[in-house]
Amino acid sequence: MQEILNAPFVAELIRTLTNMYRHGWDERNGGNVSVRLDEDALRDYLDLRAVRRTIPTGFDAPDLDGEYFLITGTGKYFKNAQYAPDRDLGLVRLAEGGRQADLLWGFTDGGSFTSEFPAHMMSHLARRRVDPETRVVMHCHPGNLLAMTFVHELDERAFTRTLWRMCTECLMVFPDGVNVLPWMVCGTTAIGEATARKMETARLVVWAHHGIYASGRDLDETFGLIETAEKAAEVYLKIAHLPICSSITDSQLHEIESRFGVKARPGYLDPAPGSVLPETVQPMSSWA
Ligand code: 2HA
Ligand code: ZN
Repeated sequence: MQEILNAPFVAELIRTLTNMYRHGWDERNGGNVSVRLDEDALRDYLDLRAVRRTIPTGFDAPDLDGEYFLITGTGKYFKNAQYAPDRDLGLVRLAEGGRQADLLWGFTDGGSFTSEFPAHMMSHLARRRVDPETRVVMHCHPGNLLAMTFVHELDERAFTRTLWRMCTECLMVFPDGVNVLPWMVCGTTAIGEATARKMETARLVVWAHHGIYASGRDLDETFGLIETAEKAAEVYLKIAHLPICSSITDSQLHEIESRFGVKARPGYLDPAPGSVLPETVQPMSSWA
């Protein structure tokens, strides 16, 4: 057996959590991250028959039965994960139709997974239906996006359009846009279900007055989604109260679509010059 602390998936998660903390996205015990892992990637590091404890999940998720997740612990501080990873992280395998989590490693102080476990598991399920390669769900509290939910309308199209227009690269990074969940009590199955529904159409879901959820194929991609949206929100807050002299237009965003082969979420940009159909009934293939 090899030392699991040297496994690339543990090392990379620790690096990411440390980075998230340094960005100021995860004050105190704020934020949580889960990574879905293949059994094959784990065999060299763990005896997969040795279950240390079982933890009830509080929900049914038969489609996740047998799946492995490396996940942050409830009440744990991201700033400390690098110093006590086997205490602050855990590796679980879902069992009993998703109603139970078998703990295979971590949470050595008797702890458990994040209080946002339902939102993570349901988001994994929702995103995998869209992209089977989805492996990461990440939640944190970036200050500018959070602040923006107090001063910008929460309409998803309007919110997305504002972010796209703040930095040229936003449309390339999140052409699917940003969905917005109105304020809800966190840590519940209800917010988990609502987040997962929002994840069906976008990889970024803002929780108004709380933070953001993101999903992606790996930690870098998912971190980068949040980083890019947060930068755009920062620019927005710097300029929102100033007279605007120049801005990125929809026609310029269409130029980015053509140049970089990305497609903005249908109906989110004004029609390209020369298009005849109203944008909401345009098939995606006709976007240019
Ligand atoms: O405490 O961020 O939403 C972790 C959280 C809950
Ligand atoms: Zn939170």
